[in-house]
Amino acid sequence: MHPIVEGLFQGDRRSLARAISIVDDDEPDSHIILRQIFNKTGNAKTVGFTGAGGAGKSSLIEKLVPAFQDLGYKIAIIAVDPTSPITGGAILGDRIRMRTTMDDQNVFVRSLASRGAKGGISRSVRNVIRILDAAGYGLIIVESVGAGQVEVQISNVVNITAVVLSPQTGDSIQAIKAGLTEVGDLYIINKGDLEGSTSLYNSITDLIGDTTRKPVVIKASAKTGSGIKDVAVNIDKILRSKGDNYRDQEKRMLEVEVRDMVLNMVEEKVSAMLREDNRYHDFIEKIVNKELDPYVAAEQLAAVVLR
Ligand SMILES: Nc1nc2c(ncn2[C@@H]2O[C@H](COP(=O)(O)OP(=O)(O)OP(=O)(O)O)[C@@H](O)[C@H]2O)c(=O)[nH]1
Ligand SMILES: [Mg+2]
Repeated sequence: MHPIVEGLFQGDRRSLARAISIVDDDEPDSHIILRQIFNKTGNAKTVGFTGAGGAGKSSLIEKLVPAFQDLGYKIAIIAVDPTSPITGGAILGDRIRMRTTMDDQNVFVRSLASRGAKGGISRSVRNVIRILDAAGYGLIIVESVGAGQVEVQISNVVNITAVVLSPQTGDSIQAIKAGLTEVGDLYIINKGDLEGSTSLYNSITDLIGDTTRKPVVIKASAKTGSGIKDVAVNIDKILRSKGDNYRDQEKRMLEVEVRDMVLNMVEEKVSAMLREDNRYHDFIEKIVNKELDPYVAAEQLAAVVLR
């Protein structure tokens, strides 16, 4: 067994941190580690927290930790950094603050840069979840900023998604535009201590309360602590109620994952074949000289490599 895997099974945090780095960076040992831990995975539940920058995701998660611990969960947190260099500094400070408070509480916190490994952030997050799962963490929280596509990707790799909204960082119209009304199993109207939170709560309830999924909408405040326990209890309830659905969900995720892996492998192989094939370079030359059109060339080359 790989020494890092051995350490990880024994609860060594440094081995765990190292395993995550190896997988996130797609280092050579990555596949060995993932293979050796694979049959120890499948027990963890995962919750994504998404929403605009500054909505209060980190603050909420921090407050939710003891509430989840009361419900018996061992917790790990993955924070997916936004790529925006403008807010980078502030967010890093936030992460460090979060990590120090969490370390005292037996919570494992880890940031991943969304530039991420080859194959994109969702693949990286999925593999990091596996590592944490194998290391015995029962509840894995993934924080990702709602920056365009990222939150939609993240919601595809977690069991349930909590969308965090706040009266300061946006209204319901923006939430619709960002596609956030589609992804949530639970909506948290944070900063309930601030003006505007009640009207935001009402408009979000109107907006999504009638959909067939009937997601839960909760008003909370990471600042005062109001509604926090309610959020934890509801997340726990949703996680428990899903039961057999997780198997189907896992199957769908695996279909996409394996297909992507195969496509990656095939793409690499085909690219190499083309590079080394003289016909490819001849065809390009002919296309440039208008002796051949790109469609015929592509079809003929595809036929050659697929043979
Ligand atoms: N008044 C009030 N302020 C809050 C509340 N929750 C968070 N904040 C403040 O809002 C700001 C942003 O909070 P964060 O928890 O860092 O927000 P975030 O969603 O994690 O932000 P990013 O990670 O940058 O996307 C901080 O200054 C918090 O102190 C709340 O319930 N009430
Ligand atoms: Mg944050």
